[in-house]
Amino acid sequence: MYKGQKITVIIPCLNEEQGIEKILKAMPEFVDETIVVDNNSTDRTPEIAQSLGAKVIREEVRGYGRSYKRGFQNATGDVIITLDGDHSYPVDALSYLIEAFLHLGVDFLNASRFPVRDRSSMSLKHKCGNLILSLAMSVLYLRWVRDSQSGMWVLRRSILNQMQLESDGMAFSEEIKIEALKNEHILFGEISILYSSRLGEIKLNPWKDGIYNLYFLVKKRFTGKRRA
Ligand SMILES: Nc1nc2c(ncn2[C@@H]2O[C@H](COP(=O)(O)OP(=O)(O)OP(=O)(O)O)[C@@H](O)[C@H]2O)c(=O)[nH]1
Ligand SMILES: [Mg+2]
Repeated sequence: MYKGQKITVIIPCLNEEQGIEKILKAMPEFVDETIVVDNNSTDRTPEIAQSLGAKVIREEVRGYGRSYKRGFQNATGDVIITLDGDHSYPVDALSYLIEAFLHLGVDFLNASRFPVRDRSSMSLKHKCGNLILSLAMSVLYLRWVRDSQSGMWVLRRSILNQMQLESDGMAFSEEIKIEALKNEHILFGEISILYSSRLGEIKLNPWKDGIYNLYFLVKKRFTGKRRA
C-alpha cells in the first residue's frame, strides 16, 4: 500500500531472466502485487520471477499488447505501474512516480525517457524514431506528448474500462496513451525519468515496429471512435 492505494506492478517478459531478477530484487515493499506476464520464454524468466515473489501469468499468444491485456485482467490494485522486464526503466523511481501521480491528481501518468541522460541507453536511430512518433502523436491529437513509446506508466485501474485497447503488439504502448489523451474524463500527465541500457537480448525490430507504429497512430486517429 502507498498512501492508502493498493499498488500493482505489471511487467511483460519474453526471455528477460537477467533483467527480471534485478528488478524484482529491487522492488519496493509498498508494492502489493507484482505480475509478470510471460509469453513462453525459453530461458528461466518464469522460474526466477516466481522464486522472487511475482505472480507469473502465462500468455500463450505472443505479443506485448496481448500480454498487457492479460496482466490488466489479473490486476487487483487501485493503481497500476508498468515497466519492461529488461531493467531499462528505473524501479527505484516508483515512489517518485506515485507521488507525482497523486500530487498532479492525474489518472494516467506517462514516464518520459526524454531528455536522455545516459547516452548509451538509446541509439541515435531510436532517438530519431521516437521523436518522429511523438511528434506525430502530438500533432494528430493536439496535445504535446514527449514520449509516445515509453513503456512505463502509472494509471488508475478504474480507467481501463473506459478504454478500447485493440493492439496485441508493440503499438499497444501508444494506443493506451491515445485512449487516455482523447478521453476528457481521463486526466493525462507526463514526467521525466532516468532511462538506462537494457539487459539481455533485443526483441524490438526498429524499422518494422517504428513504421507500423506510425501507421497505427494515423489509422487510429482517423478510424477510431472518439469518446466524449
Ligand atoms: N510477454 C511478452 N513480453 C514481450 C513480448 N515482446 C516484448 N516483450 C517484453 O516487453 C518489454 C518491452 O520489450 P523490449 O524488447 O524491451 O522493447 P523496447 O523497450 O521497445 O526495446 P529495447 O530498446 O530493445 O529495450 C520487455 O520486457 C520484453 O521482454 C511478447 O511478445 N510477450
Ligand atoms: Mg525495453
